[in-house]
Amino acid sequence: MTRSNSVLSSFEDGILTLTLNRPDKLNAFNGEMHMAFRKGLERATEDDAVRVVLLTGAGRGFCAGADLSDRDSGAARDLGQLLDTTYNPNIRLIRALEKPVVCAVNGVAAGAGANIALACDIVIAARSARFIQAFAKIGLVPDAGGSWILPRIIGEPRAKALAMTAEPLGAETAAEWGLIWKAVEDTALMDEARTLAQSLATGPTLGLGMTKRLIHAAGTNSLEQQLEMEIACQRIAGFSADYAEGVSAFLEKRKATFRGQ
Ligand code: LHQ
Repeated sequence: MTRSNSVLSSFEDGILTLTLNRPDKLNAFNGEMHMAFRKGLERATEDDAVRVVLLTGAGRGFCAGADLSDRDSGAARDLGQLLDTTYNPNIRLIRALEKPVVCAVNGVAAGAGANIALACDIVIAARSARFIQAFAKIGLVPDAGGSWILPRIIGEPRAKALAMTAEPLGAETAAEWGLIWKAVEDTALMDEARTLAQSLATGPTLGLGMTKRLIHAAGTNSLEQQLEMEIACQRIAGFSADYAEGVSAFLEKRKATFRGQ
């Protein structure tokens, strides 16, 4: 386990676990935490041994967005510039990473904290967790990619209502709406998330990464473009060691051992 002041990072069996760690502020982001988070995401990008990222929060919250008591997030400064240099690079890293990012939302996820969770690939939340587009309460607009992802996954009517009212959305409703993968008992959250991460970390990483790329591209591609992209990706997947292993394992009626190549 390595320790920055605000993001714990541990690596085991292909899983890089990043734990947001400012529990007395419900893991709200300050400048140091943005940089520590970015370091973790950059490691995930560069290190082939990392096959999955598991993101969660320490204490009773997942993340309360920007630390409103921090002078960097306060009023009367250029918040556009702040987004440009802090949240946005990290959202881009999560989305561009060609490896699964699992998010275990252990408690309240508010403001940019909610939208960081939603930028991840598979989101599991504790039943008691809430998602809050808190921005309207303080006169801001949804950021950290929220205004982009919300209408895409839950449609304009629900996206607008959540963003304009800042009403908390419970984990079970979030799952019913398709905002997240599932809600589980609070006590089962970390076991479920780790089991999922373990299964993904022993999966065909190359293929999983291209699956993520394809699904992202589908948001803007035509069917024709998407069919072409599937050809290109399947061509690469078809020559991979993991495909050869997957087919052999099927024919030999044994469990495949994927190396992520
Ligand atoms: C906090 C925070 C927090 C500091 C709880 N900051 N201390 C914004 C600005 C700049 C740049 C660009 O991006 C952004 C994006 C954003 O994220 S804007 C949205 C910022 N976040 C919020 O507006 C959420 C503020 N927090 C809340 O509304 C509540 O704390 C929630 C609903 C998250 C949780 O409520 P409770 O469960 O009742 O907990 P609490 O309010 O009692 O909070 C516990 C402690 O955490 C408390 O400190 P204290 O010393 O009194 O125990 C809070 O002050 C602190 N805390 N959020 N964002």
